[in-house]
Amino acid sequence: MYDDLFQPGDICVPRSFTLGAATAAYQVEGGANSGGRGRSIWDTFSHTPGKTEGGATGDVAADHYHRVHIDLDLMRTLNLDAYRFSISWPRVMPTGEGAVNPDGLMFYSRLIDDLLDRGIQPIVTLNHWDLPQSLEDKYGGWRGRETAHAFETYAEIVGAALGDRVAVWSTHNEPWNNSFSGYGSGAFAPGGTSHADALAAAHHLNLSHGLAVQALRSTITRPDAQISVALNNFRIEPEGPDDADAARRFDAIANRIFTGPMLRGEYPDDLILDTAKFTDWDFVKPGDLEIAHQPIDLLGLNYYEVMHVRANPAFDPASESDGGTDFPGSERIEFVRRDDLARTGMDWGIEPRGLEEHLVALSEEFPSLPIMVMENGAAFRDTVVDVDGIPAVFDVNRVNYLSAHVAATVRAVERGANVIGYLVWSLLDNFEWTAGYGPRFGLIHIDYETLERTPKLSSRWFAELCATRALPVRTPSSEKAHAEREGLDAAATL
Ligand code: GCO
Repeated sequence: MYDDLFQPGDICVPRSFTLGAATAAYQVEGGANSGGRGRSIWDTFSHTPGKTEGGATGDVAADHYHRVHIDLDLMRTLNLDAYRFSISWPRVMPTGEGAVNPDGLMFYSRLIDDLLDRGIQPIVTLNHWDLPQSLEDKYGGWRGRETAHAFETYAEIVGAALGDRVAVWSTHNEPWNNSFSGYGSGAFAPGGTSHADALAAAHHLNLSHGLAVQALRSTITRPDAQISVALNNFRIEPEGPDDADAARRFDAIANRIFTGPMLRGEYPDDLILDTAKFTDWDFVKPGDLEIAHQPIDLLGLNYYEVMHVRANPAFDPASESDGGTDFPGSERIEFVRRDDLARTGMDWGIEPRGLEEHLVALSEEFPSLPIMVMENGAAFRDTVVDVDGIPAVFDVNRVNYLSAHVAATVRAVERGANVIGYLVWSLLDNFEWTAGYGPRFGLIHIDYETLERTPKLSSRWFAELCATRALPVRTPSSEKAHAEREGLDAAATL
């Protein structure tokens, strides 16, 4: 379908670089009531009227659970080095603790074997937000310290079962969203609106990260396995010299609240001061920070855009709420929408420079820690066209986005950043949380009516990158075809 449209360009990634694609269980699996799976907080939340666009749920999603062999063969055509996926905790342990569901564990064990049979390395996330509902009911979810210990046991069980084959483990995906969007703003499951609860949840995620690292270290046997955490560590840029404190404040509450405990064994002093009105941090117990600060082998970075911040000129201290806003102290900060930037279908600014700068900065901040870009990608409204009876998606805008961000990653490496991989978000179009199924991030298009898969132009672009390790560029003959298609895609926004 997409033959002769690309040829290897001049920008190359090292042969040792890991190139792959990523998904998450609740966003792609479906099979919500199949194979002994228990309920998660996202099942509850998405089935609550008004919480997601159009009442969308992950009941079916892309039906990856039942169509995984189709997707595995598609991954092989993409020449992927690795596939990042998450394990649904309630699929493996329906109540989050106690009994293990053998069918759930077997699903992931077979997936890992099938990936390895295709020469694709498994990168496994233990927690991509779909906490077992039972733990929310019993302990208050991540607000409760007990959940951190339940997570440790879950990690032990999964590490023992799959740890002979998994190449890279991530304990958590974006603890920022898990805590602040989940327990503080009300935006994500379970829909909590207390900043004090969100701060406690953030701490228990830090604690559980350390407990899970220890559990994995004691159970995994693959000698070259690496343990990581995937953080949406934000690239933050103040608008002007008077906005430096706004940038500092956001960096403390969004970035250093996790890198501090996990990578330094401490909470930053400014964070404690900034949040004094919300909590006295009494949920931090002696020894917690030593546990959280376990050595890890790799830092996962999820990058989408630069956060341009400025101080809110109209901030009124009396207006500072205890919850229901994006994060504690969010009223003090404004995020600036840069009109000079091209934007994705979700109106996110397209700024590959930010990825380059952030990788260089993170590598300088943590020089002994290799970094893997574990998520980068863009949502666009993708149009399926019929080409001589064959469906196709000419997502030229996604090709341009991915090409620019892989090039930015290569530039960061050339500047000395210790970056060892880049994973596209996402392999498949999927459930974009509260936004439902409108935003499409996949290299592969999903028809949600028929569940038919259609590889997009970007999947061919990425397949050629993985095969040649050189960024593909358009062949001269394809310029006209692209121009025609680009006009089509450029007009389509979400
Ligand atoms: C996140 C999650 C993914 C999202 C992706 C696009 O970063 O929010 O890891 O689940 O779908 O980032 O928003």
